[in-house]
Amino acid sequence: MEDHVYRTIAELFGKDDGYCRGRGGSMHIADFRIGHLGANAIVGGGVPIATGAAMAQRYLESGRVVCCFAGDGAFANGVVLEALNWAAQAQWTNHLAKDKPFGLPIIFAIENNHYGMTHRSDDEVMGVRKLAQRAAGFADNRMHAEVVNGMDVLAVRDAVARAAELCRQGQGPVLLDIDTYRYYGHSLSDPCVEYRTKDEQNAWRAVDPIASFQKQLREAGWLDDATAAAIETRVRERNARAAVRAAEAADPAPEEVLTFLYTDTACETVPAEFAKPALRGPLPEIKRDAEGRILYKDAIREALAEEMARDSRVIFYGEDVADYGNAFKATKGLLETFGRRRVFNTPISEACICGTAVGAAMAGLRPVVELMYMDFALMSSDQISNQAAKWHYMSGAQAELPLVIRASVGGGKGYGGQHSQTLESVFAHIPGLYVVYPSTAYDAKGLLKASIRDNNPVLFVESQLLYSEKGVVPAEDYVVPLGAADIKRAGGDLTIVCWGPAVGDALKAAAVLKQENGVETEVVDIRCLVPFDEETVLRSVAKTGRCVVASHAVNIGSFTGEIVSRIMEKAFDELDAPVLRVGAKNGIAPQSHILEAAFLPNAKDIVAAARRIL
Ligand SMILES: Cc1ncc(C[n+]2csc(CCOP(=O)(O)OP(=O)(O)O)c2C)c(N)n1
Repeated sequence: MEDHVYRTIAELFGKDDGYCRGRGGSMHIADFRIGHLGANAIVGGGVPIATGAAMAQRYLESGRVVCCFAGDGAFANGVVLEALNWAAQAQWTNHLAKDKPFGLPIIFAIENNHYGMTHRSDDEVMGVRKLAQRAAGFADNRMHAEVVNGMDVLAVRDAVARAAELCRQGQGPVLLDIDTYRYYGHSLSDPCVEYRTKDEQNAWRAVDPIASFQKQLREAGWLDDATAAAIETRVRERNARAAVRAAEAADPAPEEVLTFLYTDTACETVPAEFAKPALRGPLPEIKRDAEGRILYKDAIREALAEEMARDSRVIFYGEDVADYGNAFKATKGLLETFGRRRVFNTPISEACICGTAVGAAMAGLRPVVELMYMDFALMSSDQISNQAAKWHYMSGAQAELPLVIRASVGGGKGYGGQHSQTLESVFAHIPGLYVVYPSTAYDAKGLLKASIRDNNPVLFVESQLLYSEKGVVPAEDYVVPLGAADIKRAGGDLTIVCWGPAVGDALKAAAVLKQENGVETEVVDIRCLVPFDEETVLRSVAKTGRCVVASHAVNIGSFTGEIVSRIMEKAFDELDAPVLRVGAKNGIAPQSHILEAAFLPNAKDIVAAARRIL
């Protein structure tokens, strides 16, 4: 306790000895050593993470139970309602899971103090009288749910013990609506006089749990005045000692501000207990043509299958990915090989798809999840950007998050504004996340395998335009390292820096420039936006002195601008002309094929940009 109190206070003071090395503070304090997966400053944001941790306990058959704390206010948040539905899914217990029918071992413990920041939950922003009623909407058995007297220590202990037992029997999830109160304001600036009365506060203080518990102990003859006073003194002195020590402890070194942003570890060797798990059948057959070529989407499938066969901690889930094999048949056959424990469909809950992956990764799995279209990443952007990307850093490197979020870009297929966006630049702007976008079948397999083995969270972007492109892909195991650009064509007159489907455009443009202008173009496929291989780009620009940067994203705010800026900062003296960029028009993808062709960039646009600077 001495150590715990010290490290807690040190974290509150932002000290290097704090649990999170001063990177987390009170709002993100965590102690992963003991299974504490962190406080969350996004109200409700921790609930899908806890749900994912419960999935991991179920999968690993650990016998452990997750207790997920959140406030009454949080239980109005979309992602929390998604998580309740997720936790109560029939597939955990019905015939689909007949090999291991077992409900998620999770207790949703609502710390119901009846207020959000200042709003009243009960008779202002909620339509139910008791939050426990929420549970009834999510499961045929109405979910095990109780209202608990949170001012009575023994009542809470009793309820949680019963809930944990239910979870261990496979009867989870359980929801506990624990009635309690906070005496103070939400924050120091809140005197809490505007929104509640003195009478109300006094009524709750009259049933204060510490005083009531002492009374119970005294009545039972287990506590006398002298012992109570001694305990109080001991605790006060310990806390004071810890506070003084924390105040005097060292601050983190300013030059280490970026330490812990990423981990440099990867899963090189699979621990024996997870290596080469038993399979239900052979790996999905992927036919190669005479030249050894397969489709880009089959390269994805092959990478997934190989990595799942390598390591039982790799599980794969997303919308319609199991029986149907995803909307593009890119994952067909994985269910048959790996079974439903490792390959399963999810509800249409993008935030939970990503959030549960965070929790599962924290709890020891290596999940790969799929977002059917990249546009839907915006539905889960909190879980991707505030949770997956940040927990390694915020926890002071206590937790690694080996997870992959695959997302496909629908642009170029006439799907209109909400199914066509090239959004990798948005996520490249969020430090803590790797962002990978392969342009060929070979790279797709090697980069996906590297992403699955890496211990950083990876957003893995795929293009539906490329799904049916063929390339030579070795059937053997290989990885393409993350953060290494690839020169797809060598040349000395002009550099085109690009990624994703723009690489194909650049290669076409290079052929035209050679044929019509005698220009030798170097096409640099960055393959990863993060980590970004600046060195290869700068080396090429130093050689050619001219550069076009191209992608399918709209130009405004695109990562192309970041690349141009780095070239200007670091290779200005090497340039013989301004660096130009090619991207989609600053608009919204239209449905009409005529309009979309005008919207998206193509090889002609790259040729035109190149000619301007040649
Ligand atoms: C997503 C999100 N919205 C709003 C806030 C600002 N905020 C911080 S705490 C809080 C109230 C939370 O109420 P509740 O869930 O009941 O928890 P309590 O603080 O009462 O324990 C609000 C609105 C936030 N941190 N995150």
